[in-house]
Amino acid sequence: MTVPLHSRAVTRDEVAERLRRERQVLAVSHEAPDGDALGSLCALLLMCGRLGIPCMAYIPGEAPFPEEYGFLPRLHSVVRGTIPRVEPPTTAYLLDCASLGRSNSASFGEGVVRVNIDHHHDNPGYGELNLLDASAPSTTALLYDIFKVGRLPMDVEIAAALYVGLVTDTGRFQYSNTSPGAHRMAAELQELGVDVSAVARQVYESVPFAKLRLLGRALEHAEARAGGALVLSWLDDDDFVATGATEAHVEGLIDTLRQTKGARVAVLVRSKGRGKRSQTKVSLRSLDSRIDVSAIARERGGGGHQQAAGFTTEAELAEVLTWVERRVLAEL
Ligand SMILES: [Mn+2]
Repeated sequence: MTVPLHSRAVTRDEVAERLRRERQVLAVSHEAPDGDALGSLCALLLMCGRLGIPCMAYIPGEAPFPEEYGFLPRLHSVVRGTIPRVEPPTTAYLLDCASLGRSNSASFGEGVVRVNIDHHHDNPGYGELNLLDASAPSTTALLYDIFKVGRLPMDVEIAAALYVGLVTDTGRFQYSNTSPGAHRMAAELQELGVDVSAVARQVYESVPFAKLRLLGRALEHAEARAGGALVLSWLDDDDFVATGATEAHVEGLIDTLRQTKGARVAVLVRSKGRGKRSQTKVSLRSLDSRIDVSAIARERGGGGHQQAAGFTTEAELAEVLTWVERRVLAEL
């Protein structure tokens, strides 16, 4: 991973100061966006709006966003497909993107400053300016800090977008990244007017029926290895046809697998197409801080967090299942 020549770490204050003075912003988050990606993107869009700064948002890929985040304002305006060409004075804010590749934004015009704001521990600092903090529970937590130290104008819509990133990346305040600061942030956002039960209803209890049926297929295929320490499942095209589910419905299914008693690693493999046109996506979750699944993902060109990672390969389902099972068992 190349780190630009003029790359440096910046503080929350510096980012706030810079944001205030921007003339134009491109906000970018990662493909197959989760609640933190969409929450941080939306929060920055709204904040730029309040500051009177023109802001365009971009997310790679074409697949529709997960429906549960559809209530977030301004998502309809997010540009998809090829990244818009930008030139100075536009600044690109890359949110929650562990690598430059994740943001699909390697090819900006010369002189475009990239502000890399992220909490993934393996983010190499590919921006000209980097605000990286692996102890932050979510990228929205970093944005919240920036908004706070800069005394930028928060409102209930911005607060709700920030809360979505926080509640989803902490697994509803259950994962090990749920720091006291995460709870304090939630409390402050609630004081700003966020209706936490309405957000929960939107995000967790508005599951499309097709997604529940897809979960059913994943559970049917699930197998426990090493006495249940590894729980592994897969989905292929037939499962999507049979249930009417879409790609976006895969997000979060692995969280049900990881609920298994005694599970230390959960794996969900999504296989698309066959033969030469096959593409296989693997999601990994570790429930044991000694098992770094991002290291496993990196062996196949992927990455992520120590306890939540993934990779995509052109290899077919059977080969991938065998490989990932063997590789995880070696860690147990
Ligand atoms: Mn995140």
